[in-house]
Amino acid sequence: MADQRVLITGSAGVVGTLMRPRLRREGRVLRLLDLAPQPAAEPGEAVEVRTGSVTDAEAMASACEGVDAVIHLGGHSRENSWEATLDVNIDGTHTVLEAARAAGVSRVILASSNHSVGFRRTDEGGATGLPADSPPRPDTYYGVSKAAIEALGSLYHSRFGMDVIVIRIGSCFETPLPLGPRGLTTWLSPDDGARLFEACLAAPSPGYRLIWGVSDNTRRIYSLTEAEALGYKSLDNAETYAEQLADRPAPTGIAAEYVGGPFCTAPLGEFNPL
Ligand code: 15L
Repeated sequence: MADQRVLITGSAGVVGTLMRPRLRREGRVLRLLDLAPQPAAEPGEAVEVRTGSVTDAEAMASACEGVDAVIHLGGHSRENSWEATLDVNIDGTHTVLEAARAAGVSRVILASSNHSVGFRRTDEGGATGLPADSPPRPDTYYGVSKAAIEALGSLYHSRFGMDVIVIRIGSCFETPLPLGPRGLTTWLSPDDGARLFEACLAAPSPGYRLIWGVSDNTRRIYSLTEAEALGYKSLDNAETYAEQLADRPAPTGIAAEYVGGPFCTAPLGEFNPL
């Protein structure tokens, strides 16, 4: 049987770098596309390293050739100017979906964010957490771009029958520590992230799905029901880091009241290192 070939866009970014070693599998080739430099393949590592932008239709057409699934992580991962957000996140995702469609790729996994619903209240979901298909309430231009790609994914499923799974990622870092106490709520551990992508790659005929990307954190405010229906099982919990964060100030005011935390009050359209 031919190897499964999975294209990862934005593979040199934070999430892409964490996923590269974790999504290696016997019988799978990872095609890694990014504008930024990436380490070459290690001996025996089944990866194809490509340099290119998600906004470049030709590069995307070539990157999608012979691919079984796309994990689209590429784009700005923070607030930025409207022009840059529109170009890279929205137009870029359209370019990725269009290239995937033209190449006959049947499954695309899109990285959305909690910021597409950043202005939903943190207590809105009650005990089970905010449903994964809650309508958008973006907190930034960045959040608007994520709401737009959720809609683009829905369109490409409805028009072309592609399986499109959109993950509203909380915060995926090695540990929740850099995020402070909010990370105890939003953290998606890298290992859980890999488990989630594996579930998205393996689920039989998922159609269009919107799911949360989060670990089963004690302080979780997002629902896991929808991701679990796809076969995801979280094995991590940010609470194991709680003691290390005990002396860091907890969010207050708007940052505590809304899902997007500090993004809700950061200046619109300005690069934001949060
Ligand atoms: C995001 O969408 C960002 O990509 C990530 O860098 C984190 O800042 C995360 O949101 C968050 O909400 O913490």
